[in-house]
Amino acid sequence: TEKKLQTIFDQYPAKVQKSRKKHIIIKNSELESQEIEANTRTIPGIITNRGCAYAGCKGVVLGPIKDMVHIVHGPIGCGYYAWNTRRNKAKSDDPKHNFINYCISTDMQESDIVFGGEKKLAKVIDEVMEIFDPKCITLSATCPVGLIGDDMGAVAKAAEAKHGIQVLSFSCEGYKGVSQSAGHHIANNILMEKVIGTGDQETAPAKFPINLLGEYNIGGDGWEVERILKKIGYHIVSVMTGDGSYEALKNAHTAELNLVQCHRSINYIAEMLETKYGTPWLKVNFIGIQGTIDSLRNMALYFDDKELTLKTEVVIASELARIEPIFEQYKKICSGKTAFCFVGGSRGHHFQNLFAELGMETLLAGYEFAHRDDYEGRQVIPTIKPDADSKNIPHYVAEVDEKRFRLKVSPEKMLALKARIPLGQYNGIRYDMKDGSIIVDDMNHFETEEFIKLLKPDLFASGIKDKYVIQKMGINSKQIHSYDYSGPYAGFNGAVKFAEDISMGFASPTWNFITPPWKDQPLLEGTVNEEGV
Ligand code: CFM
Ligand code: HCA
Repeated sequence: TEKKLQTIFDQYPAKVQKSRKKHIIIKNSELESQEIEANTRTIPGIITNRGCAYAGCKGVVLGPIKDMVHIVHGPIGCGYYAWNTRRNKAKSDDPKHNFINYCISTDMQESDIVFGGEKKLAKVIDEVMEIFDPKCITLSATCPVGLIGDDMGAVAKAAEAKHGIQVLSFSCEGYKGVSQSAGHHIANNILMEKVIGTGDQETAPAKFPINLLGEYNIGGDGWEVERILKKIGYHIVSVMTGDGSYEALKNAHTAELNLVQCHRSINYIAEMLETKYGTPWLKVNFIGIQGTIDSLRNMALYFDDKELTLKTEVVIASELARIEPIFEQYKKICSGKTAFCFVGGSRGHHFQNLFAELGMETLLAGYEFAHRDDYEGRQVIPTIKPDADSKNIPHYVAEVDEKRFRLKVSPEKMLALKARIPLGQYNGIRYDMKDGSIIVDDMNHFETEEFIKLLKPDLFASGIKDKYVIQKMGINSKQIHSYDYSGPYAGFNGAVKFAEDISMGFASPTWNFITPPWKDQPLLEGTVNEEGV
């Protein structure tokens, strides 16, 4: 593999080669550690799949909260881009306060860029109050807002005084970081500082109260997870942030355990909840049948309640009896096939379970914008050197809430539990991949094509930006971001749905009408020199 990899690197100019080599590793379990460079700038001119800080803040973390109105301060394109494309679903008992289908933007024009957009923003807030009457408004900044120096914080403060509701201002200008990841952090900080824990409930109204963090209800994933958890007897205090609500977030401090599905986007809140309220977090993965079962059993171990443990097993058995015969049918179609799994920040790892259960091998995987700990495990965090880009993001640290802090588990029990279940712990992608498989950080479009030609996978799981290139190369492509208009893919029902969808892809007669380019065309050959001419 190393030699083949070199054939790809050889096509790069020397400087680019040097940089990209640090972002790609071949899994080798004989080595105790394998460092990968991550969360650094994409080389200008390279076609990346990454998004921006605004996408991570407004699009990912804030957007799914249904009863807040999210105002995008900027030119219309940024707002339009984030208009329902992520498929974070939401239902509400109070349809008048479900704003999920709206896209609200200040639609900045040239004159606003020249003379400032603060007045226009204040006017949009007034209009939003008149039309929607929400309990909370968020303001998200796009690149030009920071460049011209609009003071969104001041506008938010004045609007709070005028309208008597919370108006949260997020300085998530696209350029604030090297990717979406910066935006996650910015959103986490402010939600923690200003919303979470401001509710007046002291304790949860039912037994086994939990928060589900890093679950955004894409294609209904969160609803499937909630279905299973409720069946077992858990009380879900809040989901962050899929189908999430302002009120639920405010009382999130009442949970006894925080589950973390997507660690990348929300580990900051998880850590802060532990510091502030003494609530531990458990890494879960509800993608894949075994992943779901393991997560449920780990939760039962944490709560250590006889009845709950029993009910967990009863639910697992009944769900399995129902889905296994269907799943087995699809397994026949998928078994023996190979896959690439390249997604944003955690699904590149999470979905590999599901591939393995279908008898498929993951040859290559990676993330667009993950950090080194997502590849190498949380133990490397202290060794990650901050750079100018990461220092750019305010590092908010929560303090102990003297009134509400309560250790949920004794230190001795915590130690014993930590030896058995991933409490406050997350093993990186590297641990779950086979020797010889390739791990790529911020894979670009050139590499996408080259790796396809090299390894010819049967399935390429990724996003919209490369989907059609892959498909035109004759490879079955599956969007793991938006789920190609399908879903859910989480939990027991999700595993079956996913198996059905990719089996359909494999069985489609379409492939007979496509000849991959390497089969009948001479490949364009050439080299690029340092000057790029
Ligand atoms: Fe977490 Fe996500 Fe992901 Fe993500 Fe995203 Fe997403 Fe993703 Mo697209 S929060 S890191 S910033 S699991 S939007 S729901 S699919 S890149 S792998
Ligand atoms: C984003 C959102 C995205 C994009 C999906 C894709 C999503 O990065 O802003 O590239 O296919 O999941 O919707 O990650």
